[in-house]
Amino acid sequence: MHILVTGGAGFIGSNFVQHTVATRPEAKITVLDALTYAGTKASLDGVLDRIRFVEGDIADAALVDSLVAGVDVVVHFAAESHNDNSLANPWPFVQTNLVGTFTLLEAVRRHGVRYHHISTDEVYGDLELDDPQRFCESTPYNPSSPYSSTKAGSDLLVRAWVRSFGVAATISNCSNNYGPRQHVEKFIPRQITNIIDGVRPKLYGAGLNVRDWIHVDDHNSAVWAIIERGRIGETYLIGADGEVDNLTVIREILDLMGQPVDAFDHVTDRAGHDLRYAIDSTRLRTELGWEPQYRDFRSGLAATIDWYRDNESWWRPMKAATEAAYAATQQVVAAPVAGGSGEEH
Ligand code: NAD
Ligand code: TDX
Repeated sequence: MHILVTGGAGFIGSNFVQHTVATRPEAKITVLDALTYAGTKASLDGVLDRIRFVEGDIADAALVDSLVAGVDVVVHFAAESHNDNSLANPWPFVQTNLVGTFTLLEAVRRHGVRYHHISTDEVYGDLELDDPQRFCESTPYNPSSPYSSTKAGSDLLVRAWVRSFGVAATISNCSNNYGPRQHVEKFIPRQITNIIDGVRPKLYGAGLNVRDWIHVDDHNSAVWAIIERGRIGETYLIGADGEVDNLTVIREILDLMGQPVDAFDHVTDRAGHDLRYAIDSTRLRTELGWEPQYRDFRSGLAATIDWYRDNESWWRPMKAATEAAYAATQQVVAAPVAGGSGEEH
């Protein structure tokens, strides 16, 4: 099987390539990645001689057509992926997440190639903290941010291309990933690398916001289950029952790194900050027999901390610019009053 992996130099895509080389040595892999600020070939260290790496844009129709023509499957990870960036400048999100996905869909349509679309639980909006329902495949779309709205739009393009043109596609919507090679702009690596640098971690609002954490390798094993056994035209939600609020995560990281658990700053909250995500992955588990392997968040977090300690040369080049951008928009604020909603408006 020859797979085209878009975004294969980013966090989840590079872990997918590493995982695939290790578990499916017979697979032929081409990576298409524009190497934006979020992508680095260093994430493919150890496998670059086993794959073909093409630097290019998923919205480059001629390049995409030529690559798609030669493969059996496209797995589409490439995206602008960070909510805070989408609030500062939405345009790259429209261009890559919508126009880029459109470009890929037209190419797989022309060449009759199987397509798997990587998406997010954020397309469903957010839940109240005490809502007993979790997101499932029939939850209505209700995205909040420029990021999540462009991901929602790209999912809808895929559904239309399946129905109107018979494209052989599947979609997966996954919850928050953690693990090695995640950009230091994201919550967990930002706090780990701040602590290594002697800087206090930064918590948005009161930190009551809940994310449903899944290890990146569990996400990618689910993606493989869907590629191999998923029903064409279906959507599968990927989650590992990992709901934790941000305050607890930050305290856990501080504790694991030998710091007092209150040694963090509250900073300006994110505009429109989603309160809670939670995934019901029953369909994936019952239909495809998938189960997560990483069930203990604390030990997954400890291993992730070790990875950042051991791989400073990977993250150091991106750290200063990331923190400078945050410093321009975020200020340290007083701790929000206990019992607050976690959102400041
Ligand atoms: P990332 O930002 O770490 O990586 C994105 C990669 O895409 C980078 O290598 C970048 O260079 C590349 N890229 C960006 N624009 C491109 C373009 N126009 N052409 C070609 N390449 C381009 O993102 P990630 O966290 O690895 O997310 C991967 C996918 O998974 C995204 O589609 C995201 O929406 C989805 N997702 C992420 C999470 C999460 O927790 N990170 C959860 C659910 C779904
Ligand atoms: O410094 C921080 N402090 C903080 O409290 C940062 C960077 C984040 N946060 C909060 C905001 C969120 O509630 O932590 C939570 C996680 O934030 P992010 O890492 O930015 O992730 P999130 O916005 O939840 O989106 C992530 O999961 C879904 C990915 O970035 C998306 O690509 C994916 O679709």
